[in-house]
Amino acid sequence: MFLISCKKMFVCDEKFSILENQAFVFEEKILEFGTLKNLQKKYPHAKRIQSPQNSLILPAFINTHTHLEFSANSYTLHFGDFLSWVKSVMNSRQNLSQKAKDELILNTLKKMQRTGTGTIGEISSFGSDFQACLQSDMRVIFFNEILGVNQALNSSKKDEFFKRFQKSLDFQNELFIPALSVHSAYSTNLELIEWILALAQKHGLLLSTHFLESRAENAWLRHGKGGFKKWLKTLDKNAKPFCHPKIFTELFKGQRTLFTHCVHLNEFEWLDLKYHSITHCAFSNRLLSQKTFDLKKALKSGLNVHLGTDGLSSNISLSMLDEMRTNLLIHRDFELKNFAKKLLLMATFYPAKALDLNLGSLQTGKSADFSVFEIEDCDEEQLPLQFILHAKEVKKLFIKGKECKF
Ligand code: MCF
Ligand code: FE
Repeated sequence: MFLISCKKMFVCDEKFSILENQAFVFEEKILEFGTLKNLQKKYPHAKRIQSPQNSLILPAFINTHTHLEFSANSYTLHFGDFLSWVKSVMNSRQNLSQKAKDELILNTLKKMQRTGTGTIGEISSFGSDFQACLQSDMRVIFFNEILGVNQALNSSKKDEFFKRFQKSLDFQNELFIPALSVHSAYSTNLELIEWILALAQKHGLLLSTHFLESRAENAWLRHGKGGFKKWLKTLDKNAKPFCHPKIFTELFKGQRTLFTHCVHLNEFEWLDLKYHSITHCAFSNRLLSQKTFDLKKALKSGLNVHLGTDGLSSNISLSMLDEMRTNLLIHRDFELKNFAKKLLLMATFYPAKALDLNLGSLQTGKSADFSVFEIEDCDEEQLPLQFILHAKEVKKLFIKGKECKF
């Protein structure tokens, strides 16, 4: 049993409470809050964890969308236009994934922990991230991804996929949670989509999908036109969109799904408030999407919107703090101080809800996933914003009550 105290605490509850001079007792879960004095009296055997004098404790960040297999990318993939990016991925993905060996992925995960992240939603395209994710002390939702346009190859795709998927099921534990991903509506044929959805239903697993990310995808799915048409016709001269985007969302009815990007989605009512959420990747959208996600409208719709960095395939950092700073700059239609609080919830409380995990806010009974940062004296009203602006690395990070070593 452990005891920790702090000067300030971001509880990350719905109303963004900030507590002062608080302490709590924890094992794998948070057991009780109170003043240091009272808790020391009540739990004399709890081991005291030292924290800096000017410390801030908050829930560990949850980055709902990463692609660790692309962690070796810098200078290789092409940005500015989605189709050029896809073509550069096709040309380099084998090479990039070969370079992203276990050691590189483990170092990348450590680096993420140093910036306060305790849980990730990892999109696994090939399965070459499996070993590192399993080995690391990061909490990982491991989204086994499928894609494939050519129906003639479905049976071999399914065979290859099933092996990776089964392996992830075999190793399931509280820090390694298997899940499923349909890459997108343009890259995955209906038979594969329905197969994956049935698997998710059968095993009660989370789903993730890329949705309406680029202008090209939007033109193709809605009108069967644009750059995608030219490109897909070179693969199959009769190529047609597999389904309209509205139909695509209906396929996921009643299944807990994270829809990533949604930059070209105006019809938020297509998504189900209870089961569906949106992963917003602002930096990635700036590089690939040619349009800014309408965050204001999305939040007004009542949908759960949370933050992801995407992979180093379309970002320069996997730090949620960097991603929050990007959001501060990109979304200029928000009042700054309140927006900072919202962004912190979009990195903690909201993604925990989307992933149905018992963490993301500091409350009795929640998993002890939290970080300790050192801050400077600051007007309380300014604190969430100033924290996002200045914070770089944690002093300590705990996942399931266990301190991560750096
Ligand atoms: O989220 C970004 C952009 N949108 C789509 N896919 C990916 C992203 N980063 C990596 N990817 C992967 C994806 O999982 O790249 C491949 C897939 O395996 C793209 S195939 C068009
Ligand atoms: Fe992605």
